[in-house]
Amino acid sequence: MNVPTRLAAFAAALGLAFGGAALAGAAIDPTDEESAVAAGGHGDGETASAGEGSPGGDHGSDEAPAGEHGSTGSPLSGLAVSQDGFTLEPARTHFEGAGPKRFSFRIVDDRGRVIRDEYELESERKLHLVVVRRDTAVYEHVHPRKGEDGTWSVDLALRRPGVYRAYADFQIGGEKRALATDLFVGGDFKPVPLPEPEPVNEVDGYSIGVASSQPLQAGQARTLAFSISRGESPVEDLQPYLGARGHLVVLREGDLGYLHVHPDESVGDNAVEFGATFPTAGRYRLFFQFKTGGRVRTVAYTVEVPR
Ligand SMILES: [Cu+2]
Repeated sequence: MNVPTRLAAFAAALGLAFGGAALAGAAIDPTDEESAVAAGGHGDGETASAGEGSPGGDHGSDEAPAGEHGSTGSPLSGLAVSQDGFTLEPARTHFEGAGPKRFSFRIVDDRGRVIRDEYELESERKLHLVVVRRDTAVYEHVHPRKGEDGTWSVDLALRRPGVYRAYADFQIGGEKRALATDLFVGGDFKPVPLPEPEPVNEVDGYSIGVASSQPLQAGQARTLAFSISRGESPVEDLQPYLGARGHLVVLREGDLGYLHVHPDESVGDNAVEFGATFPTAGRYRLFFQFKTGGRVRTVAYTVEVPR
């Protein structure tokens, strides 16, 4: 969808090396556009301070020493429905039909008590719900409402059949957490192969390039810069939403492990940067969201990380 000259222009404009020439884009399922419009961002700028001096310190205080345990400091979460004393309890996980699907769930602690008031604001919200079809072809990022009994509810579009991963992203005790469950939408499931890496993507007339500060490498911290242009010009109407300039979710191919990323607010008008450490070699799917003209727009990329 993009000519090489444009790619070169992006690389030159950014003055950055593409990470192993392995970043790629593809537009997100347009049928889920309206849920993307309703979506918001998670800046997670407080991650570094997680766990220290927090009232909920009894949770997650016995972190695994290393690896992908999902505690703060670990690169991946979203692999478990129950972790560090917290459990995601969905009301239902099986859905049929083309209409909106009401998804309700609650988070309980290790004594079975429903979490009601302990949620801490994270990017202006107390809980973010990210739902991705397991082939990564469909993405929704929404903000459920919490009832007085602690039950969260939201209408998901999920118009296309398949198996989805639903991540509840929240913070308690100063620590970011992502618990996840599978959701099933009955029907004729047509899985989509993961798109090939390509460093520029387009949505709604915008071109969004992604580049890495240095070639990507497993286990090494990198800065990913997204630069947004319209026509030949850098975009000037990038709007903050939920306290951030953009939002990024990164999932690992194969298990859809959920990577913690850290937005960097201090970049140019048309660029958004994130710090990320890809824990292992392999392919990842990036979902980048930004807001212009009052609408949240979503693009996705495939990234290949060498050893
Ligand atoms: Cu959110």
